[in-house]
Amino acid sequence: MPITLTAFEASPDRGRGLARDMQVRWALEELGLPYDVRLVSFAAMKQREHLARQPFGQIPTYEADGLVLFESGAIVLHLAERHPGLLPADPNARARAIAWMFAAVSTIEPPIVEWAMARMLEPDAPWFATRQAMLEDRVRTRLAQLAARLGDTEWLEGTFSAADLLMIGVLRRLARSTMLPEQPRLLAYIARGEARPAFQRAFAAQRAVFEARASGSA
Ligand code: GTB
Repeated sequence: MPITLTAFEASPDRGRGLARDMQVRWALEELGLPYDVRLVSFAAMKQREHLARQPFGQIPTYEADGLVLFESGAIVLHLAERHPGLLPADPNARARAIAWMFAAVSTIEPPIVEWAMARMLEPDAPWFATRQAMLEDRVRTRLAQLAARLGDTEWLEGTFSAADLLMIGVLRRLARSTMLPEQPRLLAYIARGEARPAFQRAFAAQRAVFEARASGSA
């Protein structure tokens, strides 16, 4: 059975590859695994059929060989554990890479998402400026810590791994913020990830969904 993902039928990011199906697409491209995509509308995501795959009514989901998974980090970990190429072979290095995968989604991502959501949902609130400054402070702290740890190394754990894939996916949410340029090491790190042919194939595939819609052919 071919691998099937779900992704937004109409992504609010307008083809910028910021929705989390991008991380799963990127992992599949790195591993050379073919996949199909089922596009879902916001309404369909809240229907029983999709809720059976994703209890929170979100994308992405993954289906293959009788296994249905949700949570982009868990999907990437599943793929990386079953196919060589996205996790180091040495057990200790592998454990460290997995720790970085968790760091991406549970330490770095939450303040970034909170910052992004506040910008989207609360720009007219009387507390917006004060709260935004506080949220930016939190993001800046994490970015500085991450940049310090990355130092002059290319990737988080030896060669490119699922840890970098998730971390870069998270950092890309800040692409239009002024916070990333304050950390040139992180800018260069993201650029290294985005230069990978697998990233570019994944990006083009999700972009094609937006373009087909924009041109009225989907
Ligand atoms: N922890 C889950 C995972 O990693 O899989 C989170 C999944 C999630 O947040 N999915 C979002 C979703 O389905 C899409 S990726 N939202 C619809 C809903 O909740 O009703 C998050 C996202 C959305 C939009 C942008 N954007 O426009 O830039 C970026 C990221």
